[in-house]
Amino acid sequence: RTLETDMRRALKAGEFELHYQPLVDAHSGRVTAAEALVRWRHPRRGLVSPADFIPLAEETGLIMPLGAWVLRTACTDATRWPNAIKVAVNLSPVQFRDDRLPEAVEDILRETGLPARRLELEITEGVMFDDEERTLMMLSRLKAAGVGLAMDDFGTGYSSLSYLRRFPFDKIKIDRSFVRQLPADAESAAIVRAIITMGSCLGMTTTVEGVETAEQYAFVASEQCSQVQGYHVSRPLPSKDFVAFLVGQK
Ligand code: G
Ligand code: G
Ligand code: MN
Ligand code: NA
Repeated sequence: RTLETDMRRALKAGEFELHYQPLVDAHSGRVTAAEALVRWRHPRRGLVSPADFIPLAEETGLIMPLGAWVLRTACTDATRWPNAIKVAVNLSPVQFRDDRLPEAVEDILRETGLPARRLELEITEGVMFDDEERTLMMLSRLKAAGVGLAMDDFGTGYSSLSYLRRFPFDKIKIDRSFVRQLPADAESAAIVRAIITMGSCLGMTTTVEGVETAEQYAFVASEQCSQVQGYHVSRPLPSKDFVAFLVGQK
């Protein structure tokens, strides 16, 4: 049985689940958002990472029903969270190419009752390779729907700085590859500092990803980034454990 057939079956059987990784405010240390990360609870293989099935889902088109499921589930879960905590959802470039995406997002917000401002869509630099006018139009329609737009994995692709000025992103997520050697490596430190400054000058908030140690946390917080995400705060957690994490921080 191929992985593709198995994925179609799994979607019907309800084998996919979302884990949530907290994003904390760099100053207060409080959780202000969580990123939804899909996992496949396979009956024989155990918990399968998205890195092992998202690429195939993209090739086969299965990313469309899977992506819709992720959005609907994340929005539903977030309606139960306290303090207007936001939920961030990763969008595949394949989903982004569908003109009906903005309406689909609005439908899901209406169905679940989650206020648009509590949903943030994470988009990678990959989408910028598409037609620039079209990308701008899609981002503008999403923005008009009231959702937040985050540029994910910033610094790993080929996106030009002019895109940041031209496209209506609210947030830059600094890729964890720049964080790995912090705080000792002077070049990594300079890059992270520069991206935070640039984001702030362009009116965007910045999230630093992949913060694994107390030293890294102290460094990025002192550099005035807006939010921190990484194993030092918490690993991605099953939905119930995420809610327990929120209760625990009170
Ligand atoms: O959670 P983990 O580190 O295993 O995720 C690996 C990759 O899968 C990351 O690049 C992440 O953005 C991606 N990913 C996780 N969940 C989703 C999802 O719901 N949709 C899409 N398109 N990508 C996801
Ligand atoms: O590509 P994207 O940024 O969406 O991927 C997010 C992925 O990064 C998550 O799947 C998560 O498992 C992983 N991740 C989150 N925090 C850390 C961290 O501190 N260190 C490492 N190595 N990976 C992390
Ligand atoms: Mn992401
Ligand atoms: Na990222």
